[in-house]
Amino acid sequence: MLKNIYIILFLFTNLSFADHKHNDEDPRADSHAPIHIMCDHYHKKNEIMLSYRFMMMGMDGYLKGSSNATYQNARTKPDGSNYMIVPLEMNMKMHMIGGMYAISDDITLMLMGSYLDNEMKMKKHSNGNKKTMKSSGWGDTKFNILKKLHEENSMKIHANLGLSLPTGSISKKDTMFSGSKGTLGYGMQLGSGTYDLLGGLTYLKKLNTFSYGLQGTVVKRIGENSKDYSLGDMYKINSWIAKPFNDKCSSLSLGLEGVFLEKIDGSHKDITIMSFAQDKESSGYKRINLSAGFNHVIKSMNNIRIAFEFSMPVYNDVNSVQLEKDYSTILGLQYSF
Ligand SMILES: [Cu+2]
Repeated sequence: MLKNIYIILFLFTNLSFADHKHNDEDPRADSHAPIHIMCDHYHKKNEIMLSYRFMMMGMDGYLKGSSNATYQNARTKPDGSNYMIVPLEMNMKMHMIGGMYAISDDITLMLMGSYLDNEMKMKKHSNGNKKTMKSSGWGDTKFNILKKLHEENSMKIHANLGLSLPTGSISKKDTMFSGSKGTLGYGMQLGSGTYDLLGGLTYLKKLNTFSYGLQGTVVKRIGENSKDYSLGDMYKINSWIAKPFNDKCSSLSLGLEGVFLEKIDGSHKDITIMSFAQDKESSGYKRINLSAGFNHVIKSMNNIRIAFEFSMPVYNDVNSVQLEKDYSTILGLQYSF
């Protein structure tokens, strides 16, 4: 992973030597959406943008439906019998590396890869032993085409259509309480295992003193993966408002995101259900996240962009019982030339 960061840093530091005309005529900080939102902007012909994002997410405690749940709830299967293992908490770290290239003023291509580090702490109920299971590696690779639909002075509308390639593993294993290797739960796997169709529509309005945007996106799984299941389709609506300041080189934003993730279809053929983390019944949710973000453009460094965002659920309704998402933070760097 470090190697990739070095490559990115190398590109960032060395490309400034290249004799190029800088095309980013609008270095206003809020001309990019809050950093967790993908496919939020397109570029002018021949512009290239490289980006790096680092996300951390923590889960702790339990939810059953939309209510807080107890350890006992977390041990209970939908049929009333008990799981032998109970998840205690989960932490996820994700590095995302992206590239954008505008083949025309109307069409921008985008490629994004990710590297994940997952940890889940589990407890064996019968003897109280605890164990942290881990998985890490490359996630799925997403390719998108962004098409400008409408642009006037203050308003922009564009669509994106894409494909997610199943480069992330769905057969990650770790040592179980028995001492032998076993397949980890759905949330610890790195990819979907299926080709996923991506689609979205983004509306941006930029006024003199503030800006706002609205984006709807869909992830539709195509068929079933090699382990006989498919993750649920995902629907998202993002809305945000941003206020520039500091000569418009900085902006603060507030965002609301609605996410609807459907339940897993089929079930992983190598998984033995020891806890709800391995049970497809405990997958899928409806969630609303509230976020606060900061974007900054460093004019003295060729308009390199730095952004940060903090997000937490304000509404959560999960299928069966699941770990409760506490927060996520995301840090991003973007450089275009
Ligand atoms: Cu870009």
